[in-house]
Amino acid sequence: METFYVTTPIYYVTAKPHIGHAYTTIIADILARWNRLLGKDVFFLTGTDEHGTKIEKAAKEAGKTPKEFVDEVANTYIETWKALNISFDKFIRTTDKEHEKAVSEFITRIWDNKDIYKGIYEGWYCVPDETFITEMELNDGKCPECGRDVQKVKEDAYFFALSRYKDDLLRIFEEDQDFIKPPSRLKEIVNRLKGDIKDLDITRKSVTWGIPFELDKEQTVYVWFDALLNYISALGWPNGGKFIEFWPADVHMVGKEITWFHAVIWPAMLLAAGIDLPKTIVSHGWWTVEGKKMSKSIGNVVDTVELARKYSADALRYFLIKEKPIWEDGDFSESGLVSRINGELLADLGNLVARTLTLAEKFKGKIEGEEEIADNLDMSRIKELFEVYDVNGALNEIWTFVRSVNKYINDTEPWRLGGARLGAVLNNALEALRIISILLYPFLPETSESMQNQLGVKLGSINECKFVTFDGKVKRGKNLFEKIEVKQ
Ligand code: ME8
Repeated sequence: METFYVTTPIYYVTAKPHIGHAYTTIIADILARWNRLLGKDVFFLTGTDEHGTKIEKAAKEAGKTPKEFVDEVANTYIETWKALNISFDKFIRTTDKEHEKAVSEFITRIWDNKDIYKGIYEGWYCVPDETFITEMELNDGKCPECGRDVQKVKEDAYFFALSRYKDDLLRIFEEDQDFIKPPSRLKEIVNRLKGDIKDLDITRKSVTWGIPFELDKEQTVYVWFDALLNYISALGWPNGGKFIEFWPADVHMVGKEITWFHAVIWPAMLLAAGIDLPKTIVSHGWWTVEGKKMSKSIGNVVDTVELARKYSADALRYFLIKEKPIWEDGDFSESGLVSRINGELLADLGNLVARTLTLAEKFKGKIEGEEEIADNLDMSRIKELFEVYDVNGALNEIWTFVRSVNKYINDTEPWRLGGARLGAVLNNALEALRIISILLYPFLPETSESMQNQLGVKLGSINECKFVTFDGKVKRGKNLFEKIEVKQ
């Protein structure tokens, strides 16, 4: 059986999940569900990144031990993903014993290959934030978190010989132009890689909340080095059956700010250990909220669970995917969400289902006849868009079909028809709805299920997205969406 392995970043447990985290996770969920509909054996991984000084500090501020703190926030992530109907197969935590074991095993291997050496770490430290900051993370020479001055620090550390893999990586990027998507991000990475590449310090002496470094127990493993390994430790690397079955990953879905870690550092680590590289790194754009970067101090961090409760998980999923091209940045506003619910989910889809099913329930004749609108559906285009991970493009294409079915109903005016002609129009409309319910399953799982219940059909596979004679038992149920009243 063909397999499909998709991952999200593992999120820092410094704070609760917001719509940025939800966005990446929803895209991964859509890909997982789509590939299940294609009949593939899917493994969908998400989880939490739980080590490092930032987390130790957040725990202290909350008056908890690091362990108590990470357990609590990891649970919030799990609860949020449940509320958004995220169909992950595994939730990994970097404090899992199996993960910690795999990290130590990996380090021993690349040490044996002489890709780790001892040296002196010279970097930056933000005293009020109590965090180490690499040269790369500095923002105009200041702390990227709080914008304050940083201090230079010097201590013994171990290094990973990243620079050794520069030429290999450049060759790989040259040969496989699809390794990083979109192409503009590939270009940025290649340009940066052509510059001066330093080896990576992968341990810290003064950080205690981390995985002990196997070769020198006075040190702990740098949080990024630990975190990236989740993608294989989750499969039971080195010997786990799932590793053999699912690795290499088909896609690591990430936000654009961590592309370098996934497209350069991670592949270099894998090359050092002689492990195959993932097939694609997909790097999406960023969300702002009402024009601003989300931050606790501005107080504009949008709580996803609250939104999902207020409007439904499907409405939020729809908005986030429909609102902006996946590669670009976009802006979130609650009024934008409401206008897509009223103007699209309700006006295009909800009403279409309601009026078609009302007519079909009353009709006593035979539902059958020529397939007049089959050509409105461009399945090969939808498949192509999924192949390049363009979930926004795919949803737009599906929505064009939804609108074309509405137009068909408006043009044919079935409420004025009867007999065989009405039977034929209903067959077109009901078949269209059945197909739409399959196509929307990855995006709007609850809506899809409700459509199938009302149509009296089962969720089919992608192969069943073609017009035949409708074979369901129609029973109109609850409206798919209700109008949201907008206060002036
Ligand atoms: O970087 N818009 O974790 P993190 C869109 N632990 N996506 C956003 C976003 C926004 N405003 N904010 C966050 C880490 N994201 C590491 C990852 S992986 C081995 C280790 C999403 O909690 C996006 O996917 O800071 C981004 O890359 C990720 O959350 C960062 O999550």
